[in-house]
Amino acid sequence: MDQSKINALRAQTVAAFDHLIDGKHVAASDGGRMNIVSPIDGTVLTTTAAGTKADMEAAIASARAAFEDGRWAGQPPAARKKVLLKWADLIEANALELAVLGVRDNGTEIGMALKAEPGSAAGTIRYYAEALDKLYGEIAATPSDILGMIHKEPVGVVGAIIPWNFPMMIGAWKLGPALAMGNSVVLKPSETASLSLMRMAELAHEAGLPPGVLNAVTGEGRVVGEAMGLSMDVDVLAFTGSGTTGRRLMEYAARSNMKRVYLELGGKSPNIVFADAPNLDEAAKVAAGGIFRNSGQVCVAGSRLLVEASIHDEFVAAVAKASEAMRVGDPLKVDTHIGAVNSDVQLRANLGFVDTAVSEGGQVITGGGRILEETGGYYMAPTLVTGVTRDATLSQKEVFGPVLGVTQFETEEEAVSLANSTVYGLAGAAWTSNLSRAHKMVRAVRTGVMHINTYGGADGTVPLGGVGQSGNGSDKSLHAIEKYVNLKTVWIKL
Ligand code: TXE
Repeated sequence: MDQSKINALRAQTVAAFDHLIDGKHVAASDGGRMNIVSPIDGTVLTTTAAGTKADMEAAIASARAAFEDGRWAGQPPAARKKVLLKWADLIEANALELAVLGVRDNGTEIGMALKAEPGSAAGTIRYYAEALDKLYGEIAATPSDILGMIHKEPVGVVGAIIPWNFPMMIGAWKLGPALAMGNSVVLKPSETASLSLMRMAELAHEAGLPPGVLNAVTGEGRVVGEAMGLSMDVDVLAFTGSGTTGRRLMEYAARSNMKRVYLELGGKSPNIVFADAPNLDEAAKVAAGGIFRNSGQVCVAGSRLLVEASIHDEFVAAVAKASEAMRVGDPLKVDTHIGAVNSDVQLRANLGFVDTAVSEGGQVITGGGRILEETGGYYMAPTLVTGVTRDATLSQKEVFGPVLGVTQFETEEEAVSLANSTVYGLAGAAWTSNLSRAHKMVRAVRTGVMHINTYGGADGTVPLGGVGQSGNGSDKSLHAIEKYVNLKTVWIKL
């Protein structure tokens, strides 16, 4: 990473963004604008259109028209593939510009942003582009006088509602498979991290995506997101965000056209460290990284550290040391390990969780407060809290900030019972040298992703999806395609 190039990009003023509908930039129907505040210093960076219900309806109508006339779905797979590959190339060619824009908007440290945002988004789009002409229908095992076939058809219009922690990466997880299969998509970025995703949508048009196939509408979730959820013309909702909004989307679907709703809702993922872990120093460093990167704003963050009692004190000291070695600060400096918390609201919520943890008997070992307040930005020290009980708020509620709660256990059974004691089930890890214990943990811990002797970093070849109240349906891998197709049975009498 070249600091001088980053500095030059951050010195540029950011132009105002409008919606992208039918391949054109469109202002809000009532002229409304939203201020975009940079978490780096709390200043207004630019504005976006504050979308209205009418704006969302126009975007959906355009996407529907594009789907019905076959301008994308009707193209040969090789033609769709070419456009998507070009889009991936453009994302890569503009990676630094996109990453810096995104960091100014959401505060993620640039090292991670560059890799996880344009880097991962381009990889995801390319993965599905390459897959789309290698997928086949099926012929069923029917009696000899029947030909039973199964076609995979695009569902129509997909509504993608995206959060603020990794807008491009998570956006691509929905856009890649949905567009590859011939659907039209209406994108609704988060209020507090829309800019890089809007720019990425513009690049899709530069790559040759026909107008109307990908529309993007900015604005408040309760306004434009609700209009999307209640639409009779959206066939699938693909969402990453909070459980509260996830519930609303299911209600909207029930109140409208019973559209399919896929939810990725975060978690309270257990990172379980046994005394026989192969390398406790390494485990401590990875545990700290597994919660504190991107200020803990990671859906799979290992936010509950479950430690075998015999190594508790030693291990907590090692995690504290690793946490204190992580430099928090300006996310656009290449040597920063942890950038800014996404918003003032989120920072205050994080601090509230620490207060609650202390009032419930937890001890703050390191961190615990806001730092660098003089910058005007939203920064929080990596925070380690011990003595967190099974039912404590810090064990049960997702913070989505740099706060790690530690709980001790005595036996493997107790570790499993603690691991499974929340409503969530997104990710988890176990650290052990014992092969059969490792496999037992994989089977016993109820999650969508289980790590052994590592944490995080799973790439696009494997699915990411939760169980329980962490959601349903998977992003990533070929399995994600299932969300964006309908199966059609053909039954032919020969
Ligand atoms: O999420 P919201 P917020 C969790 C995390 C965090 C909490 C709150 O615990 O602290 O959620 O974050 C759109 N109809 N995660 O408030 O509101 C909204 O505009 C339709 C976990 O930002 O769920 C945005 O685009 N859409 C997580 C998106 O939903 C609506 C990532 C997510 O915002 C809407 C983010 C409505 N009524 C937060 N209301 C993860 N799983 O990784 C809001 N939205």
